[in-house]
Amino acid sequence: MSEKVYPVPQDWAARALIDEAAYRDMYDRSIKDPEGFWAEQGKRLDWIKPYTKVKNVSFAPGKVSIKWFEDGTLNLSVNCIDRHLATRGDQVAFIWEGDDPKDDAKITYRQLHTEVCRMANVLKAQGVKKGDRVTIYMPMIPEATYAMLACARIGAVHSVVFGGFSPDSLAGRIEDCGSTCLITADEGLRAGKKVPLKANADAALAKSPLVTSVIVVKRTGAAVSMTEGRDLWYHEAVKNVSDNCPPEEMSAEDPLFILYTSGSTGKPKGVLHTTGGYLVYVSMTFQYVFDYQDAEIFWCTADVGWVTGHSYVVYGPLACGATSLLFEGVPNYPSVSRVWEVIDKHGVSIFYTAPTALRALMQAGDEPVKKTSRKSLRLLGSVGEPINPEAWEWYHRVVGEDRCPIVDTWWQTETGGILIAPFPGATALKPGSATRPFFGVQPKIVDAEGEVLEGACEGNLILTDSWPGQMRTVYGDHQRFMETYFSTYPNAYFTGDGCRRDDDGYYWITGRVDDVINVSGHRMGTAEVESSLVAHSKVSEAAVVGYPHSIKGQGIYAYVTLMAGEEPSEELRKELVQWVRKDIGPIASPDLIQFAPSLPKTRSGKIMRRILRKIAEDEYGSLGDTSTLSDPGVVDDLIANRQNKR
Ligand code: 6R9
Repeated sequence: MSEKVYPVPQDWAARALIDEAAYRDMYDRSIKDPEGFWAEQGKRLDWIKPYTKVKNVSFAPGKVSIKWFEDGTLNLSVNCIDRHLATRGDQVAFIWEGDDPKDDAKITYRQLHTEVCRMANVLKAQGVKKGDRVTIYMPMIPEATYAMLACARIGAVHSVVFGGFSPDSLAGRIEDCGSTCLITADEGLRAGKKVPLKANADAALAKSPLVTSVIVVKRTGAAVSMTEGRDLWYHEAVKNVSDNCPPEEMSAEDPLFILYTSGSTGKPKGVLHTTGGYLVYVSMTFQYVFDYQDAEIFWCTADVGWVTGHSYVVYGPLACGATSLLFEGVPNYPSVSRVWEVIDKHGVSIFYTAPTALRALMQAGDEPVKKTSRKSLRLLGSVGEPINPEAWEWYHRVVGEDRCPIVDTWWQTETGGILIAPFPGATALKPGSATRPFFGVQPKIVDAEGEVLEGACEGNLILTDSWPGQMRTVYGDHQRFMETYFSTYPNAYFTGDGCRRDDDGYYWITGRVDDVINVSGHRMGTAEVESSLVAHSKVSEAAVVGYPHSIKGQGIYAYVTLMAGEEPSEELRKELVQWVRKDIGPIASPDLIQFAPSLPKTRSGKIMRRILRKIAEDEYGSLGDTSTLSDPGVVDDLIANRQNKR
């Protein structure tokens, strides 16, 4: 891994919300006196009944219980909308940028208030009450955010299911949480292609008859079938409701949403987040990690179907009265300059995206970036997977023109918000490192026996105390919650990630520990080998998995996607093996390299290693569930060209 250091630019140190002294001071306080620290931070919200209890947490085996601000009451939609009306009613809350560059819209806080109240009243008219679960299966249009906020307004619990999921996945998620109401659209639109959301919903509902009301938002105007007595058009229903909807008084620990994790094993888990602590945490991380200053335009490219969309497209920005950009499209449509053009069009200051998107854009070269101005950009962010130093450097040099710090933010659906990340005005950056913990976060690194390691070390990442944004349970299965996260290391939350800490106390996430390969008794982070491969000028993307090796225990199997215009060859194969061998050491040399035109990914862009492992093991007959793949055709090519044929 690169150990290059980028110091905090002087102007950032001078004007950022958090400088190094503030970081050290606040971090110390947050660990020494969590009650006092969070009691103060809780005040960033408007409470109906103020809390007197701040933290009530146990990680004890068999007795895990997590409560924050438990006797306080509030309404989340009031905190995201109503309280801003007096000072920023006419400020834009959402800029919507459609799939087609000609489609866009601006929604002010005042308009958002009206729209959310209307949607809430439509839900109420359908009989939705406090505590009921509502499934949202929507494209990235403003109505998706209205739906989420409308649920929060009336105390219903939303479960957003990504619009790219299949009918089966949707049905499973509806059933698991027992939703009786579904909000969807006729069709979605991505890269000019129609996504048949209503037809998918119909197929899903044929399997789960639980849903008694389906609210359909008109997006493309396509003809869709409407079931009498069950389905209603939103634009018709909304004509009959009032513009005002009194907010429900909620306890801080009342559920806010359920979000299913794209389970690598078993059925997806319904991660449950509650109201007060979650909003305090996403509001605070949004403000400080992105150093958000009034009137700036913030763009997080995540879909609201993922936790990043929940926390940093909708709730964090709105809680802070920010302007958030909602993007319906994809980064390379209609051209590979789209992202940079959108930044110029709307004057985006802060841009937050995933390494996989950056690598794809990087593959297109510098020209599509350089032909745009990007002068509005101040800060860049990364999330979702370890960012390889090669992509980091490109992001910094080409996209940010050496002017914009990069915040590499490590967190999970389960954590609600960012846990490890730099503060741009305080933290010197190292490409590939998420750097240091956020306030109140206590990362520890343990070995396989659970022994806590000190100083510079490498092992499994655990968290020994709670933070307000932590998930509270797996919906309907507290036992599974405790087993999954609290049984591996007693009295600690196990992240499932491997991690290295360097001499400066910086954290380097090495990837899921189930992705760690043991080669001749040496542990090898797949991310490290991938990073090395991707640093080769002819390589665009790489994924590395282990496979059974008669002498080494596990061998290293690398799937490599080449840059446009590069041809696979035996020579290049040898060159890459030598490259990695030289870069990391002989133990890291790939045993097998398969050139792959593309890699199997979930619709959120995560490489599906489970599939790659099976193919590497020559066990492709039992690939399991491939329904969450964005392009199932990729797998056939991988199988046909597998390198480990027996
Ligand atoms: C927010 C989100 C969580 C897993 C997590 C880790 C990986 C996320 C990362 C990162 C290295 C980062 N991950 N951010 N790894 N550096 N900055 O992505 O949530 O979809 O639940 O994924 O993603 O492995 O455990 P989620």
